Amino acid sequence: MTSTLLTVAPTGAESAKADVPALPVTLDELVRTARECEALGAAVIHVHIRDAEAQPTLDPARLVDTVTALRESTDLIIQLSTGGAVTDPEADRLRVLDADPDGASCSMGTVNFGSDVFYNRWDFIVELHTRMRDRQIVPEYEIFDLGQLTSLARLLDRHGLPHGGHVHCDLVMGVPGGMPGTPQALVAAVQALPEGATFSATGVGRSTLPVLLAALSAGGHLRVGMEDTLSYAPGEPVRDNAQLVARAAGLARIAQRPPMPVGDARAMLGVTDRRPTGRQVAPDTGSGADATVTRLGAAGGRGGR
Ligand code: KMH
Ligand code: ZN
Repeated sequence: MTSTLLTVAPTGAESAKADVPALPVTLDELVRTARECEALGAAVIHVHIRDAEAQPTLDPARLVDTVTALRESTDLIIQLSTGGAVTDPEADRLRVLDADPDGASCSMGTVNFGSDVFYNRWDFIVELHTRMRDRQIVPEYEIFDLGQLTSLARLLDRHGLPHGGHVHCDLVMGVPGGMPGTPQALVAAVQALPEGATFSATGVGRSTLPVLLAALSAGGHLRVGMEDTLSYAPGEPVRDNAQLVARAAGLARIAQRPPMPVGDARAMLGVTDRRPTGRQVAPDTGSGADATVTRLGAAGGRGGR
């Protein structure tokens, strides 16, 4: 049976703790969230951190402490955000890699972000992609709009495959300024993925469920969490990240593609194991390979392009 990679994005950089009390912003809250979500089937955690005032930060020491704490407390694949907040300078975003995460996001283009602009210059993208490979960090290419997949093809063509040899994208849909969170947009994006790539999808706000269901039916993987979704249903605020992971895991099971074990996720994404020796476990080779979904929805291997 094929399986579904579940990523949790618990915090983000856009919501204020004062407005969303359930948002995990301290290290303790983040670790507790990570453990709960792992128990429910998440294999990857996409991490944004906050400072002592709960404001978004890319502080290097805090990032190191966060990676260390998550690695000691869970087996999750730790993916740090290099996107940060829209105001973060490029140098700070590149320095995120110094915290030695398993993976990191690599956004594939500039996009309007509500009334802000999320800047991702071509030269910055190339630098991020190259530094990640040099440091054996697996990228997740964040795709906010269709043309960014053309940029990804250009990046791989000119600068080669990432560390691990496998290309994994996350379609971030429904951002005001990016592609809409619709099945039609998802299908268009899936058709434009590089050959052999896998994809996750996340729909922001009201597009959460349509994107989740479309991604499952198109053979994709899922990202959920309070970075993207604050309402569980109309008029019903999300209780916590675990609630969103539990819903995604349940729908994945209904689709007969249950949550992917973390060992299989590590194998699929080509993650270098940085866990302390005692925590390292061999992947369950029974379901990892056939969980890879090509852009046409057929089964495929890890080869990338
Ligand atoms: N907070 C957004 C401006 C990423 O994590 O790499 C960017 C973002 C993407 O969330
Ligand atoms: Zn993010």
